[in-house]
Amino acid sequence: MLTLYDNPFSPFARKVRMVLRFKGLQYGSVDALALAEHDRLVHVNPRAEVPVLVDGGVTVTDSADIVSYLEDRFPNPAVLPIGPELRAKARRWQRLSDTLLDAIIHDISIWTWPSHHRSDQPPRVLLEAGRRELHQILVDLESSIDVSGFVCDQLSIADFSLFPHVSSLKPLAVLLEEAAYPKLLRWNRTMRMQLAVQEDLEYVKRSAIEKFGSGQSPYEDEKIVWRGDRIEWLLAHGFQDWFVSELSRGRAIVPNPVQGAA
Ligand SMILES: N[C@@H](CCC(=O)N[C@@H](CS)C(=O)NCC(=O)O)C(=O)O
Repeated sequence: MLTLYDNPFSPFARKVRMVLRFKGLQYGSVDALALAEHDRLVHVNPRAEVPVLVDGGVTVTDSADIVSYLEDRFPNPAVLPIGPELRAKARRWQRLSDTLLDAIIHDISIWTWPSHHRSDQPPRVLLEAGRRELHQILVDLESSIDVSGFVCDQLSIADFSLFPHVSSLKPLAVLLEEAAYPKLLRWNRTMRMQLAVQEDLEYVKRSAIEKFGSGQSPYEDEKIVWRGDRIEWLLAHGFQDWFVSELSRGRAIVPNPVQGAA
């Protein structure tokens, strides 16, 4: 029995869920970012991050490691393309999604999270820098989509990693114009037709109603966990003073650096 320490809205958990569904695997899900599940999550991952996969006696943390584990254990259908060149391309897009893309979107979106009620405004320069860099990545992505309509010749881990981030651009006012991003818009429509993607989008929508519909969130609504890449992006843009003030006000925390082990 596979158990996923999950969260409906985490882009990393969404990627893993789509891979599980694409491979036709049944699994149990625990919404491990709910405050009531915190102790259970720390037990399997001292960093208190989702996703975590438990497969009998094996515990795997980090979404890219979980995808590799699933690919080794359940090779068909594969999420890594065939051939070293395409596999390197797929891994690059997964890494870029998990690091830079996630960092920018996280850092400029905390004011729009339904679990948080912030009375302050995002630093304007932060939003501008984020939107500008997102467009740079999207231009690169536009030219990376090949004749298949996917990033690596067939539906692969590159597409599953990118999709949760691309689907969260609209609320951040990062709009994809047909003239600038024709291939990316077609890719987005194709992705939304994939069964694994459709099922996950429905799950996210259902969960939003279930978790926030009552007006009471089951999640932490004050403190934000800032890990490596997200802090790096802030520091690279000169927001160290803002970050230190968030730390001193108790609104920013960093994860326990101890890694969970397989
Ligand atoms: N590198 C990790 C990053 C996982 C991560 O940052 N997860 C976030 C959710 S998107 C988390 O669990 N944060 C803890 C929290 O918000 O309490 C992965 O790929 O799985």
